[in-house]
Amino acid sequence: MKHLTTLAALLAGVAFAGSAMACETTLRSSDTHPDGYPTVEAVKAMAKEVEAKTDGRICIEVFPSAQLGEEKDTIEQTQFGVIDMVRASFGTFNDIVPETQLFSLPYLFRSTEHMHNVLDGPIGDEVATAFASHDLVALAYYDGGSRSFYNSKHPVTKIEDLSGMKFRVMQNDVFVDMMSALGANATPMPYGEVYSSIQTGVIDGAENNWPSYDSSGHFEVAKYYTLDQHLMVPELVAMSQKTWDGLSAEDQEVIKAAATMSEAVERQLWADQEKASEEKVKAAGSEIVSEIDKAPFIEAMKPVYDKYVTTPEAKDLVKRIQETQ
Ligand code: GTR
Repeated sequence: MKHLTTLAALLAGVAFAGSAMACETTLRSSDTHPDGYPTVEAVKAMAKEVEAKTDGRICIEVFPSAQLGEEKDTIEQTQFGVIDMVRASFGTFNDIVPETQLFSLPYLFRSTEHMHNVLDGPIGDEVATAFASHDLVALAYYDGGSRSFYNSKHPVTKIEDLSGMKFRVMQNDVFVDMMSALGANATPMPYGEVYSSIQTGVIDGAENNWPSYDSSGHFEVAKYYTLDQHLMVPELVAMSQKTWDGLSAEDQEVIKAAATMSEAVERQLWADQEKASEEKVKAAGSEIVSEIDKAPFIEAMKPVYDKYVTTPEAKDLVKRIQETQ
């Protein structure tokens, strides 16, 4: 029986490899992260599923490590249909799809579970719909943990320690205002420029989750990491509306189902990677400030909420998010 199973698997593998070579359509998918990173591996799992379900007709080729460009550029290329798919943070989508902006408010999500309950429910469906008017189709929500500050200068144990320091943020207005609210200076720039900018002293630090702090190598040049967890930003897999419109209804179904399946894959990989990265950077000598009073940080964000949560619709959305259990 064991032999049979192995033989069957082998044959399936051969058949699969044979048909995979006959991809009728190859979709190019971009990610800023390297091979092995949870988001990259999850889109690869999605690709495998799509190939299997379409008998190898539709292939998805994942280009990691920003090979197709920095995140903001790749989102724009996806809008134009130059790239078929992109996996990126909501933070980078903010200025392109303004409906995502409120999801980037500091301390909006209380926990990963809270974020899942919001995104996997009606609010997640609503924001997904918003992408359609920007030539994008939202396919899957991935975890991105919580983001914290790190720098090359000194440990940060309270807001005052950030005063006057220069931190890289993603290219969006909310994060620039977030830094001003904390008395620090924001330098928006693409992810790929952060390492050398810290190394050469152009900026003092940045902010990100454990896996990115690790895989980007930022821990090598900015060893003071403070677990203030000011942001929990959803990550998204999106497809170009142009590409989507060129697919049959059946193939769209297959892709949607595979994307949903990949959410579970990513969330599991994410949880494992968070722990592994935390251990790795600690072993490499990062100094972690984990005992921190977050109350003043949360309080300091009030002006950011006042600036962005102004219309009745925005107020209602934020309230509904906060009230989601
Ligand atoms: C990572 C995120 C990326 C990118 C990056 C950044 O955590 O997964 O999509 O947005 O942060 O800071 O630019």
